[in-house]
Amino acid sequence: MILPYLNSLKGKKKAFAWLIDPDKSNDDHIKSQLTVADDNGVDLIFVGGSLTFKQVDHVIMQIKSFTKIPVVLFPGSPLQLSSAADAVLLLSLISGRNAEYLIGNHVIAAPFLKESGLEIIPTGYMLIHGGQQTSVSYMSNTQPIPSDKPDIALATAMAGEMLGLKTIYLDAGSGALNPVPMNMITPIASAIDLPVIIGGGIRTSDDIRNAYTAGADVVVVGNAIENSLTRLAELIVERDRFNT
Ligand code: 1GP
Repeated sequence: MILPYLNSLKGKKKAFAWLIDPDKSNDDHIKSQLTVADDNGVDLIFVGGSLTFKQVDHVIMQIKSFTKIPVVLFPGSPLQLSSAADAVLLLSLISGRNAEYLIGNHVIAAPFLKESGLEIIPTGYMLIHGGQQTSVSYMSNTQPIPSDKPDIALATAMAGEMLGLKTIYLDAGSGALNPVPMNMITPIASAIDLPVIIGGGIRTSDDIRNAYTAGADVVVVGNAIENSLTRLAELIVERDRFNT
């Protein structure tokens, strides 16, 4: 079960999640990529993206055939659900005010999810401005929280916890110019009892160390590894420093 694992991390251990965008995954490379993930001890594989050109089922079954790393859906839409995964982040876009992303898509997905056997992880998903407009912001028709407004982010995360969500994901968006700032992560990580996931624009050792130091329990990296697989080892070593 993934949620008990996430809860066990809170404030004690750090985890590293590799985000695979199904549309960018390449059938010829996925096996060797996953060998690298296994060798480096990637904790979780997130699968999701903004669009859906490829069958998510196919990508997940492929991943599952090459590795035992748990696969967690991070769906951009109800078209990205698959019972072949282990769990799904049921994202409520609490930084936005678009009803479709707060409850509408959940209603569409609920009967499928009930049947799927997937572990459901209710997640307060918060977009933080990362220096440019991102696909999520455009596709969801919502505005991110300004990066210099940590108080708004904190109150949003607190409301998410009070509403019964089980984890908070702060995302600067895929390929963000600037990751979520430390002075936004720290107050949230200390004020709420939920595991905190941080992603978007994490490229360097400094970026990932900053996120963990500020209180991230899980850091998600997508683009940086997509662009250069060798970056994985450089980044994940920062997790190991915290965990020893
Ligand atoms: C985006 O948090 C993820 O939703 C990861 O972002 O691709 O920039 O690492 P990157």
